[in-house]
Amino acid sequence: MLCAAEVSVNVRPPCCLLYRHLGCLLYRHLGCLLFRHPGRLRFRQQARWLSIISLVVLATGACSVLADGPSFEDWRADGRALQAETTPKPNCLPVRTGEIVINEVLAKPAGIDLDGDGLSNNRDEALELLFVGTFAGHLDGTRLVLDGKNRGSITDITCLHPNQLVVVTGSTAQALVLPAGSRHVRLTKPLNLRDDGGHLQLIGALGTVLGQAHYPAAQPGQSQVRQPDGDAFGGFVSHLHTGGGSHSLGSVSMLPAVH
Ligand SMILES: [Ca+2]
Ligand SMILES: [Ca+2]
Repeated sequence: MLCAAEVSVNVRPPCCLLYRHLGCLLYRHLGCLLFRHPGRLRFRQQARWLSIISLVVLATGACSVLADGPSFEDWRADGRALQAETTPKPNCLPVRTGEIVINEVLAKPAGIDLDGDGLSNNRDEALELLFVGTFAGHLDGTRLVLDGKNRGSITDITCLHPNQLVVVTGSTAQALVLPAGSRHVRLTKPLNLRDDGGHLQLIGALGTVLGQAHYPAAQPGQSQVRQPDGDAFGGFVSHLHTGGGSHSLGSVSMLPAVH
């Protein structure tokens, strides 16, 4: 039997008949309760939409559970997803304390266009580093500190071989053309070396000082280089005094002395 409320809200009789013949007593009683109050028709429609949405959410959740989870290799023990695992890593150990000689400093280019962009300015400032380690090492994560202030870091996983030279420029320098075997790396910041001299430190990724130097006031248009060339204990002299031109970034006149 159709309840009066069903008729009053124009619900089609076959629908109610179907519900009853299915024996769904709960729906029948609840439905009739709602139908007796036409004002609750909106609630009935909302309940129907809520049911549909719930089914969709449950189905989506089930698919997520049943789908393949992340592989074990994608996660650290603490649960962090490990995007870093996909980034290249050095195939050698970090450079250690004493294995880097800050060998040459070009603080005031004044006519030297080191990066070949047609201009001579502070973008042409550079340092020459000599790696004197016995085994290969890398400078990735090494910071340059000038008079106690961070001047940027090196992001380069290349493994240096013993006696290899690295020319360091600021982030704004163009690519350098260097002697064979020498490597050019850029800092993450412009270099901007002080013309009146300063104290340089290379701080490794582990926080240790890899090498350091105090360079005196720069002479315009020439670098300053260790004397003897490549010697971590040698003082700096203006490059023209060595008879080797205005600079020799990327090359040394002799292998470092053994101490
Ligand atoms: Ca230039
Ligand atoms: Ca040099």
